[in-house]
Amino acid sequence: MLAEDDIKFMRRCLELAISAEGFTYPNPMVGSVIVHKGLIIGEGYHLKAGAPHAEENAIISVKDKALLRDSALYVNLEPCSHFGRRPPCSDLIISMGIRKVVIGTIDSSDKVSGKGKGKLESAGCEVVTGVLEDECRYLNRRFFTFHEEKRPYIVLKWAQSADGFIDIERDKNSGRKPTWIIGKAERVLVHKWRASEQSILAGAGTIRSDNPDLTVRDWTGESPLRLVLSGSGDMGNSQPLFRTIGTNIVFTHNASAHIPDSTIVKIDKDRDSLIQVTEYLYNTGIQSVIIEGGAKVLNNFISTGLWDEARIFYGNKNFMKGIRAPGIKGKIHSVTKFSSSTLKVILNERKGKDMDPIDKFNKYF
Ligand code: AOF
Ligand code: ZN
Repeated sequence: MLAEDDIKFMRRCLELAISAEGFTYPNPMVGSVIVHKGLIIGEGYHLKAGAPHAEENAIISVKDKALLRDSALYVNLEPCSHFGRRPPCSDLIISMGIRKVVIGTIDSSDKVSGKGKGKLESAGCEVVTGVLEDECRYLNRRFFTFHEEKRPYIVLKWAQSADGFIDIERDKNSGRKPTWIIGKAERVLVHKWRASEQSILAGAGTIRSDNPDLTVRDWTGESPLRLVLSGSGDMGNSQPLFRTIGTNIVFTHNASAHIPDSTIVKIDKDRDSLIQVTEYLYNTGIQSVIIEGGAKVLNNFISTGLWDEARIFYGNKNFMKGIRAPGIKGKIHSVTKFSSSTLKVILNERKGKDMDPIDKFNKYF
């Protein structure tokens, strides 16, 4: 079969996989297609942790199982080899008599890391790896960053005025609400972003001044786990954040802080706070976080180098004075113009090769 066909079928795996974006944590997004004589006879993807893996769903969807012996299975991530919440997909593939497996990228998590491929090869399967590898790694960048760098994938997000302010200067008459820079279309997009990440973080200053919900309301999907950074642990008492459903985690120096519906995590003063936060998130299995302000928190993440993507909205209006927006350097990945603002997505160049293919990936999605 032509490599061009391999690319076409792998692209279909990616399309299937991304349909479950935001729902699969802590599992990766995986799609699979089964091809018989150049035609797709089965498809499946992983819907959520605990549910069948993509390969299993694809196999189940094939009506005439006798065709499997003469078919190739495509999957964007190496089939698993271990007993987790599901039995190993490599065993299932072998038992169904599938003799060719095309893999997008190897699963670098400890449990698998080449063992699935090894099992298939030992059973006599022809295994092809590295088809659209960069795109497949990009799709699961949160999963790979978590397993390889032992920290969550970090997305920074803010909006700034045309003259570089993230907020106006507040006084006691300002009211406790955000100063809107972006329009409705951008807000919908931000909610889609929130639904894709496992957690969302803001500083206590932002909670006090903007009174945000930090939930997904203008998009469908699950709201991320809410995280707050607060030195003092003093949140006041009227924030909707602490009245709405769902738990929060408050990182604070004040271990005796009492905040409703919140888990208090003590941060030691003598170690870098952000390192302690990311260590906690890693240890509790949180694979991604979107940081939504304020300026101090964003600046701290930037200066520590702890970020992967920055998504910045540049508004059309000037504030003349206020709170300065953070400065950031990286590779500009995309520029999108909205009626009220321009969105720039910037990538941390430190990520190097992994992040370069984002351009290629975006051609498909
Ligand atoms: C998935 N979906 O389609 C594939 C995965 O606890 P388990 O049994 O669901 O195993 C989860 C691991 O299986 C996951 O971390 C990944 O390494 C591997 N492959 N996982 O959730 C899939 N193919
Ligand atoms: Zn599996």
